[in-house]
Amino acid sequence: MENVIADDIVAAGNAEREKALRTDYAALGEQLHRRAIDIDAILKKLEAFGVAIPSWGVGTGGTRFARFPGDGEPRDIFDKIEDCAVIQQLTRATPRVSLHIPWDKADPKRLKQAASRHGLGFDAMNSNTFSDAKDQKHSYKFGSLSHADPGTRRQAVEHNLECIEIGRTLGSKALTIWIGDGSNFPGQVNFARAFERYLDSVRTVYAALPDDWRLFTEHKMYEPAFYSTVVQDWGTNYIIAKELGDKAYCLVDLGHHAPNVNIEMIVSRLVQFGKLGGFHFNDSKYGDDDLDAGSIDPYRLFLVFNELVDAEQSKKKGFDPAHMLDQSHNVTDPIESLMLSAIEVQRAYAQALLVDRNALEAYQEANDALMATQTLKSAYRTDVEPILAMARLNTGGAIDPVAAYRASGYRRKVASERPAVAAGGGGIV
Ligand code: PSV
Ligand code: MN
Repeated sequence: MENVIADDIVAAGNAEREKALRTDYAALGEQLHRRAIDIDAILKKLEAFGVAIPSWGVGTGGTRFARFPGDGEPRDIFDKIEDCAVIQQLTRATPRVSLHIPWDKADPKRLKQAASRHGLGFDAMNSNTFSDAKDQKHSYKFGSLSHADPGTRRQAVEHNLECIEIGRTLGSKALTIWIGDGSNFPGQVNFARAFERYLDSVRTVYAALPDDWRLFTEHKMYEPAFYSTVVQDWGTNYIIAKELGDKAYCLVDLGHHAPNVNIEMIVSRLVQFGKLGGFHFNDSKYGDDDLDAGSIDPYRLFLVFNELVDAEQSKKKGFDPAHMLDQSHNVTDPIESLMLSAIEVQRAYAQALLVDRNALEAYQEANDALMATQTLKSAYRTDVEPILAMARLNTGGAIDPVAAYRASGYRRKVASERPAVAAGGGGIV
């Protein structure tokens, strides 16, 4: 396996920090021991935990107003894979990349080679029928899988089938479908007919799914359609997964709900009925802001993981959610944002593992609201950083990934190798 960042840079940073880390880890270990928690057992779980990087996340994002490109932006999927390799090398928390087709279309053999050279695998494939690809016959201006015209629907179905084929050669095991279909005006579409057409199309995609694959459908309340959206919420998404069959699951993108919606409760419902497929982690203040995971409301991220750990520990049948990031970085270096976001997701998982579930259940059964919520808070308040840093050290990563990244001068180096990518127009993800 080829490391992108020189080993001696990572080693030098770790040598500087290792002694303090071991002291902090021992102190936290003692503290957790008093709470009857074995720190090494938590560490093992963290070492095995991964969250996928979205290929589209390593380029600088934009808004509908402008995009301000950063230096050394990836020019193609091979540069993106190299950037993803940096994130994985330093955090050891992001072993797979999630591709978006046609953005990342390339010779699958070369893609596989590039990824395995850096020890990376491929997570869910993402289809794109929310924008028009160059030279495509039918436009998606008025929808794709739910379009009124059968030819346009057929084209969208075929694109999804192609994504499965590409994913098959890469070793991916899932397809994620998100569509922008909907309407901007009351009366523009017939809700029932549009949904029926969508179901019809997606049934054909589902039928082509290999036996060991899963289909994730992703709901989103609005945008790009602003009046109605065909797959707008988890209820509709659940219906889709139920209609399709056992290999169909719902994907929850944390930014795809109305403000203040209780997302952790949606997670619980989907878990309870065996239809939680996975996540696109990010954070938001107002809408689908695609900000860094845990940057706005880390407590909510913890509460989501509280539900996931609850399901994991009660050994819910078929429970195996895919963890992926889906973010857009407008003012930070995407590599730094993605490293810290992966760590925030890990942090929420580690904190949720600390919840005293027996105590919580007893307080819930006794209607002791105050102590129940304190039980969650006491896990959330625990500074688990030494566990996360130790997990990185043990698996060959950097104790402080951002410091190692900055010391390596990677961005400066690629800026001289990769000609600037054009600035200009927006592009909302
Ligand atoms: C849509 O907003 C979304 O969350 C879907 O996951 C897309 O695939 C992704 O963003 C990129 O546009
Ligand atoms: Mn998403």
